[in-house]
Amino acid sequence: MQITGIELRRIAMPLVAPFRTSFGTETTRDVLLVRVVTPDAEGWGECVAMSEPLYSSEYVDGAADVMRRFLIPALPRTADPQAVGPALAPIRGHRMAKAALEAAVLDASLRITGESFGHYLGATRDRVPCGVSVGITGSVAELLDTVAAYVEEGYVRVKLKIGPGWDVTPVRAVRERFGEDLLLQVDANAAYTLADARHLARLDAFDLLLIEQPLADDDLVQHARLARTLRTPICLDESIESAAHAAAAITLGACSVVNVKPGRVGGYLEARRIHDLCRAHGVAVWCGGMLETGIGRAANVALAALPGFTLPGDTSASRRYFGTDVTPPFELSGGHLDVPAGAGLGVEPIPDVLNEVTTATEWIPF
Ligand code: NPQ
Ligand code: MG
Repeated sequence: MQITGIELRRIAMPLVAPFRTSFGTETTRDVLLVRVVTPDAEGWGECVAMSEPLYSSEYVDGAADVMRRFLIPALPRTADPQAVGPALAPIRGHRMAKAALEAAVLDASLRITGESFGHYLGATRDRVPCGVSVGITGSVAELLDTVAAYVEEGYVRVKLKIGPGWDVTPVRAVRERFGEDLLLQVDANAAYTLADARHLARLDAFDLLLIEQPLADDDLVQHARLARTLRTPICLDESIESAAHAAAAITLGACSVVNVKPGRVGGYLEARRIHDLCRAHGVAVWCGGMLETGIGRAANVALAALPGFTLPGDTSASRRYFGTDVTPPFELSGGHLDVPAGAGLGVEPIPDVLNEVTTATEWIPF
């Protein structure tokens, strides 16, 4: 199936509350959507880069630039999802931009064949348990209220964002208030160094499922050293940009859990390869989140339904982040989200809502 052209659409999605991490605070999600058009179907992809290069080196303007100047001209002429990765491989990096293009091509091709994302990827469940990521708050009291509301909504696992000055005290408070049965984990977004090892070992007292990305993204060896001094399992996020990185981290003993984010690793096909690799090594994986709209969320929920995703993901409901989603909202039911069963992503943007939040569109003919 020939590709007619590609639309790049920039949208601005106000967040229901500011989201603070160790690297900054976001109040609006600035998203680049990709629409691949063929004579028989359209496909959507969501680029998870942030406005600024704070989580990783990618950022939205950079992603749009590399797409229009280098990636889109290099795409195969036909909507063949398996051919996208190899065609884009000569261009270094820019995995979030590549992932969005591959996802849009995959969605278009699946809508033609009628197969769902979940079925194509190898999902073995029709619903997935959901966790929630809780930002840094102004006080412990505010954190406890925030966590209480999420637990009340049914989230089966809570992840607290931590950083120097916001770690042992809030974690202890949440553990004491909600008890030992709450599935609890933390995410440092690379805010510590190996010199903090003794301090981080204080978190061992709180029976955390894992500590996510305590050290810098390129500190694989230091993570391996830290792993030998902590009882809390180490999970890597920012460090793992490919299946090769995952293999290296496992071999080094740098982590015993992997957060899989399709954008960070260059697409859903590479994400599946990481799932397969980790599963073969007995390393648990879970699906991360990048404050996706319903487009990216639909694909993540499908991925999270693969058998190796044995821990609840950051696959929260739409309302965790947005008052109005661009698709019909993903809603929690008994702490789970349903995996869309329709062709492709199984969801589409609602035209009026999409137009309301659109700040720019660009049509790139093929
Ligand atoms: C993480 N996400 O696991 C990321 C990081 C993150 C759900 O904790 C705007 C856009 C703000 C993307 C903040 C979660 C963000 C963002 C944090 C991603 O590390
Ligand atoms: Mg993380």
